[in-house]
Amino acid sequence: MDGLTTVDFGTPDLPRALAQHAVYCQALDECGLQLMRLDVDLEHPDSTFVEDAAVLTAKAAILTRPGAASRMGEVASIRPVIERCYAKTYQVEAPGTLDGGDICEADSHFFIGISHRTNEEGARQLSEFLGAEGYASSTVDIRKMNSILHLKSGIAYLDRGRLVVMEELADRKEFAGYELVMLPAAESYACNCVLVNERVLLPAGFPRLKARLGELGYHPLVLDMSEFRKMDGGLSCLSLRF
Ligand code: CIR
Repeated sequence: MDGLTTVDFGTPDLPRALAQHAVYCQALDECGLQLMRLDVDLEHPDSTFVEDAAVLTAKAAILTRPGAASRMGEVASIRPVIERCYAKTYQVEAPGTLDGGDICEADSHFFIGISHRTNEEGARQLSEFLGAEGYASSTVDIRKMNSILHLKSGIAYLDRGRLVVMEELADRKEFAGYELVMLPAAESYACNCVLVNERVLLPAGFPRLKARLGELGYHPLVLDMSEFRKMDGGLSCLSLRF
């Protein structure tokens, strides 16, 4: 409730947020994932959005340096957990800043959003770390857009070269060569959806994406995200999946 937000949807209802979070965890569990839960971090009101503190790949983990001053301390509490899971970790260093929400993994290619949270130096360091692990990357500048906070607020990678993308980003040359599932402005929030094994988790209230996913052969799993949306949070931000 003391966290950062750019939208005017009111104050989150804590019991409802906790209930939505519990259903989210249950959904990941049903998708076959084994969950590790972090301790509550009351010093950092945005720390429920764990995705921003790290970028996880199959080969190594990258601890970030979040672009909002109030979120920088989140990395210290997540570090020991990541280091237990990964033999190899990298760290984004000053003056670089980077939020995990700006990083979209599309098989062995990573799109890195340059935003008001992730700066060019942060993107450069990440690209170097990824390159050392054999991954390709490219940047997508979203600094002139005021409709999204992070790159992944506007795109999600499904599989087989298929990207869900908001209309405003659909004609970017960076995405040429991908099959685009384009969502109109009214459904932009649903661009932050997540493929987990056979299921695609998406927020409630976006029938067009749900129907399209069904047509494409995916199994949509709808989750109420209303309380997290009030804090600019999407589905992907609530977990780190590896
Ligand atoms: C923030 O402004 O940092 C949080 N209130 C929301 C972060 C959402 N994270 C994400 O999209 N990866």
